[in-house]
Amino acid sequence: MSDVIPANLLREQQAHKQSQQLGPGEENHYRIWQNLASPYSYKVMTYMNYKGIPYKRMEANVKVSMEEIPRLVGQTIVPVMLSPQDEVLQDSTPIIEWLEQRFPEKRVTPEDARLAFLMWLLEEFADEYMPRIHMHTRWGNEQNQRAVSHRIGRDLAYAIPDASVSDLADFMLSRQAGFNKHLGLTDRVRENMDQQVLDLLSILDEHFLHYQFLLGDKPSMADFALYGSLKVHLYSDPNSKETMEVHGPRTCNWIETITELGDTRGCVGQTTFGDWINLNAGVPESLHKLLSFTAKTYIPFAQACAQASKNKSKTFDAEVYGLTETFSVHQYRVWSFEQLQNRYVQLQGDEKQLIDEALTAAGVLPLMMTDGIVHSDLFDGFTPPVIKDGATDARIRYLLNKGKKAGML
Ligand SMILES: N[C@@H](CCC(=O)N[C@@H](CS)C(=O)NCC(=O)O)C(=O)O
Repeated sequence: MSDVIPANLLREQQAHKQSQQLGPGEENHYRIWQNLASPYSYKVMTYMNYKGIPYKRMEANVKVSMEEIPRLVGQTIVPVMLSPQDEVLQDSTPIIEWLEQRFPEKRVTPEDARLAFLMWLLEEFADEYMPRIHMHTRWGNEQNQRAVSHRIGRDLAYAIPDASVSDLADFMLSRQAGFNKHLGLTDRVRENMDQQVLDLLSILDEHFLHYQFLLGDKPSMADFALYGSLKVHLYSDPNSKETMEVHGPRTCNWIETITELGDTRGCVGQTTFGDWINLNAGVPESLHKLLSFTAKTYIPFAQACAQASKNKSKTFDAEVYGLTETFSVHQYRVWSFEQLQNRYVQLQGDEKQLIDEALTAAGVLPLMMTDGIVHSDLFDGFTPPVIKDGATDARIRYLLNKGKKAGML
């Protein structure tokens, strides 16, 4: 073995370094630490592609994940974004809301407060419940375990001369088993989880017969959030890719459309869009079915999580899709459910009436509000997405003060 770094690896290192700097003509570019396997990264990047917001993609290899990112935000997480002014931004939903204020063209939130609420509900479902589905499909079978651990290993090894893809793959695989119990992924629920995938695809495919996107004929924040999970996990992982193609052809088309947004090669990126759904004609049947799906999955899961946090429990039981399982309390989930409930409480008069009827018909209400709102102090005194003093939230600040490492890697 020679100590000389092979030429293409040298080029890779150079390209990695260059991706982190704003060169001439790039002064207005954002920079995003991301990786191939991260749904939240692709949620933000496809949103930026749609809006035409310029950015540079930076590969969060294992060195960056262990050193640079914890230095910026106090934990190992992607995406982390740097603004052209070097502000550090973390957390995909607040990042998009923050960018919406600065780039008001082609808004991704409907003006109709009723439709906007449905969007937030679907967005939360995508961000907070879909991980249970996509961790099941990704790590619940040997084909994906082998292929995806190596895919992630390849990404983590990028531009690092002495990194071994297969060692990193083994490491990824070994830590995965630990996540199952947090998401209630025991052997007895695997069949039920497969059914959830098929049912979700059936609902989406019916919806995409009538509409191009979730809330009509232009993409909303909920599209980008759901896209992240479905594209980066189910559509890219070999085992579930087959399920997607067989059971969700129109959903696959929706994925391809979002992937191509902003792409000028071959003039493929769509540039003209239709309107949002007009709720004055009522909630369309396919959207109602999607809301019902969230009522059987995300809502009982988030509701029980918030109650458990109030009772200072570390775990909770919830009946999800007809099966009771034990899950871990996740403070971020408590906080984001509170945000959703607050948005519901803000609805007034006629707006509230239509939403109440739609949510009750779908089974989201009364459960969503049954036990009131649990306040999470996770972000009290913090200003998401803007990170100050290297800590994303109160939990990370506490761990850092105790000298503990907060990252999972
Ligand atoms: N709420 C965050 C969640 C980000 C997140 O969970 N990212 C995952 C990858 S997609 C991560 O970095 N996990 C830590 C790890 O894998 O070590 C967001 O929306 O940006």
